[in-house]
Formats: sequence, structure tokens, C-alpha cells
Amino acid sequence: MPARAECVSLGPDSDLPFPMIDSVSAALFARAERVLPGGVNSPVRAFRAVQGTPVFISRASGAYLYGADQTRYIDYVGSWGPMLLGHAPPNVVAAITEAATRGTSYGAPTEGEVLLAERLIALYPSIEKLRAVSSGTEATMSALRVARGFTGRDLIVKFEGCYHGHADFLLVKAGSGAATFGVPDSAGVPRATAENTLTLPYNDTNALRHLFETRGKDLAAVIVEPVVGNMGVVPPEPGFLETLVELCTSHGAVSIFDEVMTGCRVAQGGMQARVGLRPDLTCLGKIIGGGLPLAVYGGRRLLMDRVAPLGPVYQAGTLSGNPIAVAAALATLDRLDEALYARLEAKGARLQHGLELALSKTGLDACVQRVGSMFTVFFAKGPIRCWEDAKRCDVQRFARWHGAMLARGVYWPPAQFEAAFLSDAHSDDDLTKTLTAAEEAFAESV
Ligand code: KE4
Repeated sequence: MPARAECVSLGPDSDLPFPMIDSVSAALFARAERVLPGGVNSPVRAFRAVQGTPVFISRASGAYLYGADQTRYIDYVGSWGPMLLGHAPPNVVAAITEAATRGTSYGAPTEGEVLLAERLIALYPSIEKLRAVSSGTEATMSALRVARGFTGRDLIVKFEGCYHGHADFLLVKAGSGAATFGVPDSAGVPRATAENTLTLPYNDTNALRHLFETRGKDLAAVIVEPVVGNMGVVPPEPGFLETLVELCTSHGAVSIFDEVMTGCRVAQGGMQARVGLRPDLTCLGKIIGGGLPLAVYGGRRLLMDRVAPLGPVYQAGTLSGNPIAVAAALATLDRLDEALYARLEAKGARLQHGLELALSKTGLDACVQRVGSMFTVFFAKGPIRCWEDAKRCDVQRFARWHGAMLARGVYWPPAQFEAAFLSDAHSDDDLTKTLTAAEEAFAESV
């Protein structure tokens, strides 16, 4: 264990000076940077978007993270979405522990995988068959391969500001003008790969309709975050998702809802349940794995029966349907009911109202956008409808606000273009403390 921090580090419930950013994390980060690119195993964790030093976490419980120096933080990252129940829910920990005593991986089918598939199919009527994988990236990559294999077409459509994982053909940004050939958004992505991905503005139903009118017969799929979390929280405008599904159906393209973040977050049945739509394919992840590496893609039997070994679309995975991840998933699903979502909605509404009230006292150009228990404080005048709106944000002011929140024991996503998440473990007192910290931090970042 690293030496204890020299600085005074206190949790949000102390009445002494707010905690410093702890030196234990700083020392760990210096070591990490020598052996991990950027010191992290996923870029956003490096706090570069807020010009900060990442807090190294030693443990988590309920609504709280504990830094390497044991400073307690009220957590609004929730592992980027999975921790709907809060950290280390006892029933999930017990299920993981029990499963581990029976082995960690078999590479063979198990009853648990069948149970999980049956439970998810019951929650998502659009899913007739599914395949478990180990990450959201695998889920979206595989769903798009199925769409291309089924249609025999190459072109796929995504929306600016949406993120679907790091498969080459999804790390693409809009070329000049709307719906032109994509250009790579990462080194290492061949231009030829990017050119098969067209990018449109989110919520731009007219642009989508025009694309189908001109290129509809060439389109394999349209993939969408039905509520965007990855440019900050941007809800779909009325008719956008409905038109997307209709146009796909009428032109023989595959509609794909990437519900890796929204699945079991905005409703048990995801955003498709809230809007009453049935996309051809759905990707789920994060919450359904209970914090373990598990995601799924699934949908119409006609499509899924194209997947190996039944059909010609190849997809495989050593740890797909891992028994411990499946045990965590089943234990998590056991806790989902309408009362839980009612509690999350009430907490989300209280937090949004409190943040908006605090903002109203500052005159800051900022807005709060929320769907259920996922939300974002945008440092720009709202509404934020698409990436063109989102990129107007004052990211430096967000960074100052983030640092002021962290110093007050509130752990907010370290990037403006991310979603924050509430859990069932956040108490009224946690929300009160958060709103007090936010009001002070807004005043500091004016
Ligand atoms: P993973 O491969 O990271 O499990 O899932 C990719 C993915 C797919 N679809 C959506 C809608 C997603 O939000 C994600 C991953 N989300 C990010 C947070 N914005 C994960 C955090 C990270 O990259 O470290």
C-alpha cells in the first residue's frame, strides 16, 4: 500500500477544510505513466479533459468512491454507467463470490447464459435472439457486421457526437458537409474503412430522410444512441427515432439502437420501451453486466440466425458469457423493478432542479439536460440538440467547476462531453451535499 497522503484528506461530511487533491494518487499516477499509455487503461480516466490528476480509487461502496488516501467522494461516474444499484451491492457481490467458487471460466455453454438471454428477451421484445460478448465495442461491432452480412451492403450511418466503442469503422468523423464519406477520427484507421461510414447530425430528421432518398438502397444500417450520452446527455427530438426506424424498414436497412448506456438505465426496457419502438438490432452493456465485462447484441431472429455457427457471419469470444459476469448480470436484473426507476426519476428531478436553481443565481450560460438518472451540466446556453450545439461549451469553465466539485468531495465525470449518473444508493443527504457543493463551485467558476 502506498504511503498515506501528506495532505489533509477529508470526506464531504467533515466540517474541516475541503480535501486537497491527494498526493497518494499523484504518486501512483507518476508510476502509472511509466507503464501505461497516459497512465490509464482507458483515455477519459486520465482527467486530461479537465487538466487534472486522476484520483486513484482504492474501493467503492454504495454511492461512494474512496481515493487511494481514503478520501470519500460522492460518485456520479458510476463506472461510466454500470453502477445503477450503487457500488458493491450485497446481492451482486454474493452472486459473484458464489460463482467464483465454481470456477472462473469454462469455455463451454452454461445454464446461466440461457437464463440471462431469456431474462433480457423478456425485457426487450425487439430481441428474439442474442449473443453475449465482453464489451460494448464488441456488441456494436458485431451488430454492424450482422447488418452488413444480412443486407450485402457496405455503407453504415452514425451520428456526430455519438460513440459506439472503438471499432475501426466507428472511429470516423464527418467529412466536409453532411452525409459525405467519413474520414478517420483516429490514427490507424484506414481511409478506405472510414469511407464506408456516413455521419449525420443527431436529431436532423431532414438530413436522414434526404440520405435515404439518395442512398437508401446502399445503406446496410443506421446505428444510434437513442439518448446520446457521449456528447453529454442529448435526448432525441420527437419523431427522430421513429423516422429512423421507419426509413430503415422501408429501404431494407437495419436499424440498430446502441443501448449500451441507456439499456436498463432510462427504463428496464431501455429507451425503446419509453418510445415504444422495436429496432432490428439492439446492443446492451454496462448495467446488464453489473460492473463485470458483459454486453450483448441481439434482435430479430432473421438477422441473428446469420451468426456463426448457424450462419455465415463470424463472431466469437473466449470469455463471452463468462459465468461470473453472468452471475453478476442475473443478480443485477433481480433488483430492477418499477419502484427503482421511480426512485431514480425522483432523485434525478431533484438534482436537476437544484442544479438549475444554483445556476440561475450565477448568470452562467449553462443548462442541465437529463433523461431519468443520466444527465449533463453543459456550460453553454441550451438546448443542446446535436454536436454543433455541444461543441459550443466552455470546456475550460467546466474544468474549473469539475475541480471545485472534486475538492468538495463530489466526483463528477472528468469531461464535459460525458453523462453523469445517479444510482439507487444516492441518499437525499448525498444530493443535498452535492447541490451545496455545486452552488459554491458554480460561484467559483464564474
Ligand atoms: P465499451 O467497449 O467501453 O464497453 O462500450 C463502448 C460503448 C458503446 N456504446 C455506448 C453508447 C457507450 O457509451 C460505450 C462506452 N462508453 C464510454 C463512456 N462514454 C466508456 C468509458 C470509457 O471509454 O472509458
